[in-house]
Amino acid sequence: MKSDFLWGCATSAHQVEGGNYNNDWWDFEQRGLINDASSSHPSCDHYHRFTSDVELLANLGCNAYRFSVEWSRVQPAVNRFSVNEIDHYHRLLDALIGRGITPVLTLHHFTNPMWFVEGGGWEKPEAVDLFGRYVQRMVDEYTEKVGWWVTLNEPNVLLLLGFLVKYWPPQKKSLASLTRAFLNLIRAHKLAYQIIHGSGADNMVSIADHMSVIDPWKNNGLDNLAAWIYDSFWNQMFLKRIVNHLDYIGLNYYTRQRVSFPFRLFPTPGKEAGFAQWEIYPEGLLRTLRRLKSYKLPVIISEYGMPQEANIAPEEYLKQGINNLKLAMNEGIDVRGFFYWSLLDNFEWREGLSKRFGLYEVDYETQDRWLREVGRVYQELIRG
Ligand code: IFM
Repeated sequence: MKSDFLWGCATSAHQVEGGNYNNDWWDFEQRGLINDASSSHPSCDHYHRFTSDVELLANLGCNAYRFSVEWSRVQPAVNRFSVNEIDHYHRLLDALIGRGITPVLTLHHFTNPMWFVEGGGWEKPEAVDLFGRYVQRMVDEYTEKVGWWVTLNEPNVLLLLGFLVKYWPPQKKSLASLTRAFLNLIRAHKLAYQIIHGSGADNMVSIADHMSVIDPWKNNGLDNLAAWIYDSFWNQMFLKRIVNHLDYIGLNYYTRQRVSFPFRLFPTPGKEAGFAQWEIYPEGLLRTLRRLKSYKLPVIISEYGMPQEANIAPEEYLKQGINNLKLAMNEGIDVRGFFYWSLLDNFEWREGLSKRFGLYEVDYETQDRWLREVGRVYQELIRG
């Protein structure tokens, strides 16, 4: 690995900070919709403990950290930015930079301010300009400290779960809504890309794209067709439309999905299924990286990880992932960084606190953090 390879961990504001009372996920939680009835407050209280959490990153040997700004904190009302909250992220950035840790800043990681949602959310044409105003302010504030930007985290996941299957806010099941949100998210990314580049030439901008390997369930014509259609939607629809507005590709890789006609998804028999029926398929990382080669852009693996209760030890999944990453780099694929999901156990959206993805275990009562075996293994892998 080159010495400037980014070895990092990823988190997102709502999942780790606690106290985000002004967004659509808090609203969703208040309506009793979290499967295990747990709360995103205080989660791991990263908002107050970021200084010691930066030490945890340093202890792992990480030289990078991917985190998100909580839009509803820094812009609590449509016409108001909060200087205090903006300063909070300045302090986080200063702590990282002071420890030699490169920040990767995500602007949108699933949550939306309530004022944005009440105005119609991602379906409204105004959404793009509203997002642009937020992005402009973030760029004005943080551009001196941040060189790596992620505009949107996993727009395909947001679209599928939020607009097609009613599992996440805004709980829509409508192709018309999905299409409107999709087109606006594309425009929002492109606008954010232009704004960030307006502030300096050296910025690296992407989305964090959730990609899976999609294979047919059986090798017959109909399953192949279903897999092809699903792959076009899941892996390609967004990326292909923004390819001229990317400086790198942020890849969130977790699993393979096998598809049978008409659109049923399965894990592979004989392979242990992990979290939420995720197949344990670390070799899919290599397959996905090979696919990305045609884009001729550098890649950052912006997320990779497994929760504790999956049918594979996360440390094993991590080792196999890094092997596949090395194979890809030996083939000449330009990967510039790897971010483990996640630094700490945190609030796993609708699954709540009971899904634990952390390199550090969090005791939510005492807020103690304990390095897990997977954290120790990551430390060793980073040391090389
Ligand atoms: O926790 C999520 C994260 O917010 C986005 N990518 C997948 C992770 C694990 O499900």
